Amino acid sequence: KILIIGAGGQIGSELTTALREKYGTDSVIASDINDRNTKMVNSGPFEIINAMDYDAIKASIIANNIDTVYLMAAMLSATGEKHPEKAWDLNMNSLFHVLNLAKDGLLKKVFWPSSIAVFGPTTPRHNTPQHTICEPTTVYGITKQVGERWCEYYFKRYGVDVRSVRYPGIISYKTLPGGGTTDYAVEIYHKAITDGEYTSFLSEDTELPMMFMDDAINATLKLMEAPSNNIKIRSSYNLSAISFTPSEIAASITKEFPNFKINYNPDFRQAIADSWPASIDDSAARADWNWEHQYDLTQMTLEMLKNLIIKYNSNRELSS
Ligand code: VAH
Repeated sequence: KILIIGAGGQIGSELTTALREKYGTDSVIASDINDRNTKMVNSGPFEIINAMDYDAIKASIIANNIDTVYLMAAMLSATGEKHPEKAWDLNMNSLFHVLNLAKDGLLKKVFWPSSIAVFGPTTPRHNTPQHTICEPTTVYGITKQVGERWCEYYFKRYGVDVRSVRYPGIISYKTLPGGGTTDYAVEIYHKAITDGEYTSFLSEDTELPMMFMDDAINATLKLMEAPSNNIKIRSSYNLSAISFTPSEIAASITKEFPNFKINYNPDFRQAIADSWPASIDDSAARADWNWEHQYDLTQMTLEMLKNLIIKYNSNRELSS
């Protein structure tokens, strides 16, 4: 059985749905620090678990006969800069708890997300290689860089089957992201529906690696189902789909809503975005476990706007 820690979050909530579709609702226990995400809470077995509470995680694994954990709880880049110590405690202690439970034989497999945030200003910015300089400037990025080192260590020394991908910015319409620097690319779609206008907190030419949620979920499931000896990278795989700037995503929305208006007012998150790559080389993932993305910017914009029109019961219409 599977336990998802942080199931209430942007990726966790959609992983919960996808894993339940694949393995059956009762095979997937969702958990989070609170029950605020009522849609996820009411969709199947749910428990309140604090990701920093070793005893609570262990008790749930034993009580529910769990053999696989997806650890999706973390404090993201923007919030992490406001609460550095808390970001370190949450992101690192939760990982150690799950890795140690796997080392002690209570788990067969672990998924832990890393991020393009492991890269920094000294990393080659275009087509960033799988193996390269990583000098992250955010606490979140530091936790992801160090977490990758520990995952590789626990695999090599204790044989823990922990797998990871470096997610780019993830775009979805079902659950809002929390505290990320790439969140502008989610907010812009909501505002296009509700206000017809959006003020981006990143400058118009800030190119970042991004991915539609369905691609991110498919990549995660593909990685976790691959035979263990196909997984050559035990730190974390580069993962990539599309790269775009705020002006490019705005243009893709204007194609559907000709009157959409975009403004730019960069804030503290601009410095974080400037420290990250513009595009990523994910050839290792494509070679080792047949990863390939499906959604380009146009297709993602159509999916986002189509579903948000329904969500907001809006009378806006798509041009295409
Ligand atoms: C963030 N959405 O902005 C996350 C992600 C690559 C970005 O790590 O912090």
